[in-house]
Amino acid sequence: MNPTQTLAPRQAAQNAAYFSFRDPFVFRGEGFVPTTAEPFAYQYYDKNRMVLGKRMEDQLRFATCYWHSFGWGGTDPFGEPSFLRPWHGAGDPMAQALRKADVAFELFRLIDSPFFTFHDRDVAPEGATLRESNDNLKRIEAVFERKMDETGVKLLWGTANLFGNRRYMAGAATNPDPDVFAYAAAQVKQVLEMTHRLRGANYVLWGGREGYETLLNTDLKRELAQLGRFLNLVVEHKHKIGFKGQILIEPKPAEPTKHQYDYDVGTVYGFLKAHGLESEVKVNLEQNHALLAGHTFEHEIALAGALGIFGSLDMNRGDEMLGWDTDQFPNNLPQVAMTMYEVLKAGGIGQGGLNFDAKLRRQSIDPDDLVWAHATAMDLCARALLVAERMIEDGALQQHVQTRYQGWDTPRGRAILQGERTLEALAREVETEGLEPRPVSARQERLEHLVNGYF
Ligand code: XUL
Ligand code: CO
Repeated sequence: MNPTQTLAPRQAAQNAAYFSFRDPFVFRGEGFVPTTAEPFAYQYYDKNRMVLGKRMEDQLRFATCYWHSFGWGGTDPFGEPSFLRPWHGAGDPMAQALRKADVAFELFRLIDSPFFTFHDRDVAPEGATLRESNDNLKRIEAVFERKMDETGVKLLWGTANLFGNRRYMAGAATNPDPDVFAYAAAQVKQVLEMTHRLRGANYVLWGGREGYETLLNTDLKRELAQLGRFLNLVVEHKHKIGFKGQILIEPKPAEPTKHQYDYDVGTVYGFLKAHGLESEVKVNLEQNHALLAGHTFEHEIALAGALGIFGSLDMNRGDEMLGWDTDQFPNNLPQVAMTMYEVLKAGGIGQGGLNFDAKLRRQSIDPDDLVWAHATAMDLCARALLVAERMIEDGALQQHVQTRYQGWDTPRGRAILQGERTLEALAREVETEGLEPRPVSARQERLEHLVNGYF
């Protein structure tokens, strides 16, 4: 048999569409009735609809994540891969990476995802040396460039995987060995430059292994100093190459390590302050990470907004019953609506976006499950945005908050905040005026009733 004959059927299978859907999903509105020919249409995601002065697409900036959607095989701590994607089997890893890229862009087209996100090792195989890994990455970069041009899909962020390979088991920047620090720096340089060339809007650093298991073998003070140095190097290089995107840290309190340094927004802000980076670096917040830190997602967004470091969102949720990072697609309207309300209050999504750093459940093994998961989540977020828009436009909640704090607009309130009252002066005022504060209701239940009315 001649070699082209053996190759031909394989090539055909390689080029076949991965999903059963052919046409990209469109917006059909709330009354949409699914048919066999058109099982799905957006009922809320009307990308050109104006929401608070911006196109809906620009308020949301949805992104599909490469890692969990195409890299992850459906493993769990007890089970082997369940998805059996064609590019996960045996074969030439570079050919598999190319097939994966085809399927990824097929999904972006079907769901009309304006952005995507990736780790270096999600998109191209790791080689025997860093140079080999970088060469693989460059080949995929050229493919991305072409596909991005053809489809108009943009890059929300790139990031380097500094946690998967065993060289990083004791940390990347926080490793006791400076050689590992150097290797991580080289890897970040490559991906930051690639992100820049692909006109990425952000660069993310999630400190997957930047933490510790036990203080018995850990010099915490040194490790924090190393992490500060590393982040400064990244920021320096960003300016050197003229990258205009945001540098984002993604807080997470634990998992994979027992204690991670980027615990939550408050911790990250303190760290940035300590290293003079609070105006250089922002945060990428993930719902499940917030929960693991004992916060709501809304709390983390509101705090980041208040501190001026709100950057972007990973929309995957956790499960109230489980204390680990389940990375599920969002599906709870009130929860996501409150999230979107906090995003709008924090000034909007800006250069960030709503990334689905989410995993299918392990039993969702049909290729089309990927399509359903993303499209359903996008429609839910769009619906949540419309609820949040009503909340903002109605203004009743904001009005309540304003009224609650109006005492601070009186001469005494202003004088205190402007530093014009000492403890002694305040004590004198209370005594001479016979001041006795008048408790008022915070009206929580009434406000909850009000919020229910927006859904
Ligand atoms: C891990 C996580 C990562 C980051 C990027 O929990 O969320 O996917 O988003 O490294
Ligand atoms: Co994430």
